[in-house]
Amino acid sequence: MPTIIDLRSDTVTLPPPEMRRAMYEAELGDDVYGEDPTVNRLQQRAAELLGKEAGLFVSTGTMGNLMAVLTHCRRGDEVILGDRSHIFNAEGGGSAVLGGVAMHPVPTEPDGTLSRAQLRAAVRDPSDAHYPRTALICLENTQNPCGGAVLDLPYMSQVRATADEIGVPIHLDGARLFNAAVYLGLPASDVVRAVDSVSFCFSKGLAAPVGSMLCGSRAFIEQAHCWRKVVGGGTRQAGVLAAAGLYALDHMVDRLADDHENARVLADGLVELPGVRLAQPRVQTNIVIVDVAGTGLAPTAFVERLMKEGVLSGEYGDTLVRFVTHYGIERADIDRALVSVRRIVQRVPV
Ligand code: TLP
Repeated sequence: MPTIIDLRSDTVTLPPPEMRRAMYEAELGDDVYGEDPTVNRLQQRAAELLGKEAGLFVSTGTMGNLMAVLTHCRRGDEVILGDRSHIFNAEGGGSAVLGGVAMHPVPTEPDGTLSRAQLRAAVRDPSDAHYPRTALICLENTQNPCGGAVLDLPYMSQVRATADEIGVPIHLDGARLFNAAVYLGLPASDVVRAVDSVSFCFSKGLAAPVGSMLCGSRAFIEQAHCWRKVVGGGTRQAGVLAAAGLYALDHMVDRLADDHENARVLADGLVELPGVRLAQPRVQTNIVIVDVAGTGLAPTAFVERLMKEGVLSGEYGDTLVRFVTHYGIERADIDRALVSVRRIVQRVPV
């Protein structure tokens, strides 16, 4: 049986041996006392890298986004965000559960942006007592359901200008921030210059087993730190995980370009197959979403048949299937995956 090619998500990455060694050897302390030197180093390093005053190590991207919304907003406030954003769709409504914060979704454009007109139209009139207070704009870069779409700097500056007109801060869900930075060929600090706070994940393309980072002003991070305690996220010798994050920042960022190249090769091969259509404007980073309606296979059947061929993909809505490239997936795996997809769309019995 050949090895499984797992293209369900970049969350399935396993830590490289050197990363595991760094974790094993990490210098540790109790982070609730602020005494874990490795966590402290990672928080400082991440803040410097992103050009923000401070950082807070959190368990997951979901936790980072939740801490951000709770810190920026009070009960009854409203957040403007994309209707296809992870915060709106896939984080269990945590901001409402814990903070009494409402979400005001606006259409996410196919390129991952939220239009200026839609943002402005979503703003509540503060003089009318009927309305919640508009308190925050959230963006997502790269935008996952738009196929890892990258928000560029001119767009980010434009949203900054809109946010300033409205008088609200911006939080960026940068779960795959470094994919965006590598695509744009820019330091991550440039990509996040226009936003007030940003969270990014170590446990996706950067291949760490656990961990995300929230960055922002010192006052913002102090308050987020209190919220982290509320959700039980004050961990002790967390340096064992932070060491993986430090390794990731040093060694795993530049190689994201390989994932992007593999995604392009995969997409080029997929769209040549009968009945398969790209469901995103272009492939910029490591996510490829295809519409398989033309193959006559429902996504469930498509994914199941492909699984029997040893290739894992993800069902992604009515007619869509998602493939994500990542550390551990080589060009030869992409070639093999394409052979398998060809077999299933041509109904070769498995
Ligand atoms: N994304 C996962 C799934 O939850 C869909 C994936 O496989 O893509 N923001 C964005 C943009 C994300 O894509 C994700 C996870 C998160 C936040 C949450 O990160 P975690 O899983 O660490 O809570």
